[in-house]
Amino acid sequence: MGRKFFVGGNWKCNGTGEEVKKIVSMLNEAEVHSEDVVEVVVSPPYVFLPLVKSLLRPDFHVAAQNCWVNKGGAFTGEVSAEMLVNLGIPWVILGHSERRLLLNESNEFVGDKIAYALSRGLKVIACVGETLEQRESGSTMAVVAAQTKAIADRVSNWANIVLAYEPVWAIGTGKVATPAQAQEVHCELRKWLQENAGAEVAATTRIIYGGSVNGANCKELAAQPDLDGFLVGGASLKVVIFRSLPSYS
Ligand code: G2H
Repeated sequence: MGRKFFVGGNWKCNGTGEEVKKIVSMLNEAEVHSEDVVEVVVSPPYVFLPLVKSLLRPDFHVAAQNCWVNKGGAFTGEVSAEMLVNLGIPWVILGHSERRLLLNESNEFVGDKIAYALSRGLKVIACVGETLEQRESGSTMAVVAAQTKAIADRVSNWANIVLAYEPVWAIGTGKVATPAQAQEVHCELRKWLQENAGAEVAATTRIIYGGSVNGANCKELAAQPDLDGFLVGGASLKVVIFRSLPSYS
């Protein structure tokens, strides 16, 4: 069976209650040809998760943008995987570069978080990606392989993981990776999975791209053979992306 195209909207730390309701109502009106063809998941800030979940159409799903590495307790400001499960939130984004870089989340810490979230029954959008400096020094594949290895070392079942390749230099910069650049890394990541997690994992794991995706560039990116969807930031706040995707036309 083919890999179902996946579109995630990462709203990051944006929005008021009113703005969030507006985006949800646009999403609810968007014409989707078939739930069998594309899976849509939106990720509002924690505080809006119950609101978005209650208003969002049933064929679209909700993700948190992070969760704690273990069971909850005396961890001020954190939200546990158990709490997300309790709220009926099926997905969580982990390892986003904004957290890796700004909050110093290491590969190992992200791997631990992913393993724990999966063990609680959450599905995970696991992000990897290199900085501009790493790309320019020729270490892109070594960086994303090390980030992916930290997941593979802790997880044997990849069924509930979507791997998001997000080059840091393309995030929120308007400087999107070319389709060839994205395809090259996605193809290498699939090879890495094949060699280190097995043929079945490589064939079935969705590898999505994130970094300045918008309505104008998504069609060409989506046509790449190893690109199975998107994690969209800025443009997901405008919803135009959903109207431009091949699966919707
Ligand atoms: C990458 C992406 C969403 P943007 O962070 O995860 O954001 O599309 O704004 O670059």
